Amino acid sequence: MLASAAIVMTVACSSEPTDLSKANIIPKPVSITPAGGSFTLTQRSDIYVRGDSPEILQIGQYLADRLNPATGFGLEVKTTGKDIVRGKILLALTENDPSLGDEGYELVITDKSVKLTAAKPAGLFYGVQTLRQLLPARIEMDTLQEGPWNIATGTIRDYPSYGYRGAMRDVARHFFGVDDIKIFIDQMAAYKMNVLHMHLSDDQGWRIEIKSWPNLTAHGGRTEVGGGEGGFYTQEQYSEIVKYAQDRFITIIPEIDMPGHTMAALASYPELNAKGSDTALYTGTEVGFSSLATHKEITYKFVGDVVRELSALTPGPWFHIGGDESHSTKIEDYIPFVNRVQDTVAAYGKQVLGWDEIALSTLKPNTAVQYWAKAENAVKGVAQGAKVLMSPCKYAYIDMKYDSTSLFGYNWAGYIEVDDGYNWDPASLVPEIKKENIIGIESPLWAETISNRAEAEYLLFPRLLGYAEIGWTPKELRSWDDYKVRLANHGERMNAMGISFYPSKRVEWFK
Ligand code: NGO
Repeated sequence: MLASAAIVMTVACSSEPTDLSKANIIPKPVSITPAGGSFTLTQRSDIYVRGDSPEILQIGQYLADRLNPATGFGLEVKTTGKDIVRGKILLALTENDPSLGDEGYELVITDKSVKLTAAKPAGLFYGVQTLRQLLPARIEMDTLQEGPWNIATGTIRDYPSYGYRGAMRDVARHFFGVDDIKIFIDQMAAYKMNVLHMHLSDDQGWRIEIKSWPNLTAHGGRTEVGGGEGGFYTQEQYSEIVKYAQDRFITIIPEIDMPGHTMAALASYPELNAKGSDTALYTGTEVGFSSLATHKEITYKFVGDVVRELSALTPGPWFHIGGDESHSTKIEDYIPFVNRVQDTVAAYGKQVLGWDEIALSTLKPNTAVQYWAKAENAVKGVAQGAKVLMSPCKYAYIDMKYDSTSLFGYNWAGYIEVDDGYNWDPASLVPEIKKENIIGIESPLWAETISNRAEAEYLLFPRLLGYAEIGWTPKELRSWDDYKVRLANHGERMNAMGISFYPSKRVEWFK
């Protein structure tokens, strides 16, 4: 008895992982077939790319950049025509495996080589994320670490449940600069998320340069909640974010919230007010008091210019028009406004996304509704044939506190502990909203209570990993008991990635 317990202990503590099924991968892959051996990454394990498309070379380089700082190996990216390269990592596109879809991949690890294949570059990128997680957590450090760098052998075949796996950053209530957003994009990419929705305007600030309406940022970008100095992205900076995200297979969706949540615009251009004018900037946290003048033609000139300039900078298919909490717009004004703005967005070649209230209007065929508060609105959208993006506030609002002791966040939708955020299924939450009606899930980080990266990360992590898993992993493979062990192991990895996460008591973190 004692002897066998000792053996189990040795195996568990061994630095050589040999059971691929025990790998702590988040999001959990669709299938893992362990082979019982181990591959060792060495100085000679250069990264080979089959073919010479710049996109795949770039993914190879991305992998090298992730592995080189901690290993010190100086791995290089090389091209090859071969199918297997002994002792090395091979990345290749394959036409023979269409079942992997646009984002799936297959990772075959033997004691001699690592082979990653996918039908599309996005799949290779996600396979690379899995490979990172198969290595010891210290691979994420940016300083030289001790080896060995062993990976358990076997095969992983993997692809996502939903095509839209998103997060939202509110940069209007408190401004977050380009560097903060880039770090967040890297964090999202590590968990195979692919959409970043940017809430670029609200009562407290206008955060994107619009050349034809310069006062939006000159005046409307000058402050934020609490009266801090605010800020905005120039068009060049916005494009830099778009490109950085694109290189990581993340689509940026810009949101200009309207007709409510517009005090910063109204203060910058008094002619957009229904009556009177107020140029005072707002630094409080109330909602629902502002509205663009829906009866004035100048409003539609304004909306047209903003949609045109921002659409031209945005390669992704979506433009988010907000539409939430327009409590000071009469419903008989709100409906024609939303109808007309949908046409404007279509005229500039984009598809409309909007908060669930927009379903009160007549939706264009490819408009999607973001369910956050009222299921009945989302259901109205479905009845009109619209797809739904799932962000139910009780489960997916990442700005909610974990519990009453949380340092930041709100609790108007309830407390969302790490297990509450994980334990729900987008396709069975509202009976009328079925999987085929859903484009995916998104967790919004509203920023009234947070003003810097560490505060944002406290709310985002570790919950974001759970939302990433809900978006990627099939429902049948998701269970809190299994997830919480993988998450516990990610504590060390998040530390190595420099993420300040909230160490929830519901998880037994491994120190
Ligand atoms: C609501 C509101 C936002 C707030 C957020 C705070 C929506 C769609 N509108 O969500 O303006 O910032 O709650 O949790």
